[in-house]
Amino acid sequence: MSSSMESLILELHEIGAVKFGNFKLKSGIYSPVYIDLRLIVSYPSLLTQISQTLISSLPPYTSFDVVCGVPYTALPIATVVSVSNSIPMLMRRKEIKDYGTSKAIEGVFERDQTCLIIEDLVTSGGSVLETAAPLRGVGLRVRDAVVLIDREQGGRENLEENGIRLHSMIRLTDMVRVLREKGKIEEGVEANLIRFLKENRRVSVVPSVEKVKVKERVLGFKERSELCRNPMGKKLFEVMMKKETNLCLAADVGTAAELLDIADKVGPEICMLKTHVDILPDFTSDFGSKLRAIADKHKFLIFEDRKFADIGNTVTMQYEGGVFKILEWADIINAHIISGPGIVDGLKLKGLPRGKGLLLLAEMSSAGNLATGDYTAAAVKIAEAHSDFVMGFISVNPASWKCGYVYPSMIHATPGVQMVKGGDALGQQYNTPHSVITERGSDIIIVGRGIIKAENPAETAHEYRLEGWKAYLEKCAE
Ligand code: 5BU
Repeated sequence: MSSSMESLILELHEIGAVKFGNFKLKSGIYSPVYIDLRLIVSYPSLLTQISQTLISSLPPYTSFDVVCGVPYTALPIATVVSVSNSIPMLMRRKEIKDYGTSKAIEGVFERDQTCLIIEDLVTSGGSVLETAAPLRGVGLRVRDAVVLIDREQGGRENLEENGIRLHSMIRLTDMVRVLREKGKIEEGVEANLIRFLKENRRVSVVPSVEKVKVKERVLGFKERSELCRNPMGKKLFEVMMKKETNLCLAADVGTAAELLDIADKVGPEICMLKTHVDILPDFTSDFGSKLRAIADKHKFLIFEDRKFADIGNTVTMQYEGGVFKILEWADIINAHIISGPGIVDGLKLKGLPRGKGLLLLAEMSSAGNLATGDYTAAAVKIAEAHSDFVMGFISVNPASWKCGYVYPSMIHATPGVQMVKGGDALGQQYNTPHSVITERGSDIIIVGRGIIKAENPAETAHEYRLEGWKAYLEKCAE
């Protein structure tokens, strides 16, 4: 360790930024060391020294266009880095207000620019991820984070898993060693800390989901697929881009034989085929493998519109077992949230190890349905907490959601779509592909009778596909 780093450590100890004792941390665990770097704003020369060393300690391969400090303690550090190196800075808002022009990210930037995150102290890396999420949500690249002190409790590994390299100036064990060598602490204190670190090697984090204000720039499917944590969501984005289609066929035909037939004919036009397997009188156990062969041939995903609604334990059995064995052949399923988040835990238990994805029913298309307002908001909260398995929503008008956010990694699929606005005799309500994608903020149009009742379903599907994709391109160009 260089002598300047040693003197920095001694100075931090001197001003009381490092304390030894028994302290309760944010995570609830007790720690023998407490580090409070908020104090450094009172020591301008120390703040300058920290900011300069942070940048000079970065390996030469790190390149970036802008810097962003993790609020709040790292904000002055980032400001000094920005000013003294003439690197533009961005600011992340901790809360996005529902009024005014406030955005998640303040400052001027271009999509695809690279942002370096600056942090004072890393434990699990959770705060860095909370700042990376909205930066990535507006199209910035985040590859590196630099931190003054690494508590060595899993932050490096957690960030690595999320595509961020952590560069630390001081590791906690080095800091404590220097303080012991310089006679500032007893040997026992160092031993105690090493024991603590061994026992608390990895503090886990649930990465937060990217969210940006509805009115902020709309990302394309390519950028959104990179943000997606659920493997099936990623795959769906990729299928949509490759095939240039955001059309899902609701294959509500009379028999399994008819379903397989229409799947083969319409397959080239769609990104996803939606089934209601319980309406097929001729269902046999080889239905799944036959549909899978057609899906592989035409490269679309299979979505069983099962609308699970029971408690977690029951849905695990409904998903995996019974006659239909949905888990074996469906890529994507959906669920109501009426029973609470346990339903997602249950489905995730079976689905996530097999790389499947879940769409939560946040809204419905039928007249008078109750999935509105607070119910929709509750679905969003549950999705946020399970972004590894929840790949998106069944929604009807996400652009109007009260929360005012969009989640670029989450896919919106909308039923109730026909070429002309209207409805059926049993409460279904239709909007046009253009309005669903551009005005209502959805990504995928789900079309049933508009295609299957047409004289030539394949030709009609082609028309829906062109309409849906044109609307998507229009939205991207806005
Ligand atoms: P249609 O023929 O395009 O009306 O078929 C719509 C399909 O979407 C049908 O399979 C419904 O079960 C499904 N659906 C819906 O219409 N509305 C909803 O809110 C949900 C699913 Br969720």
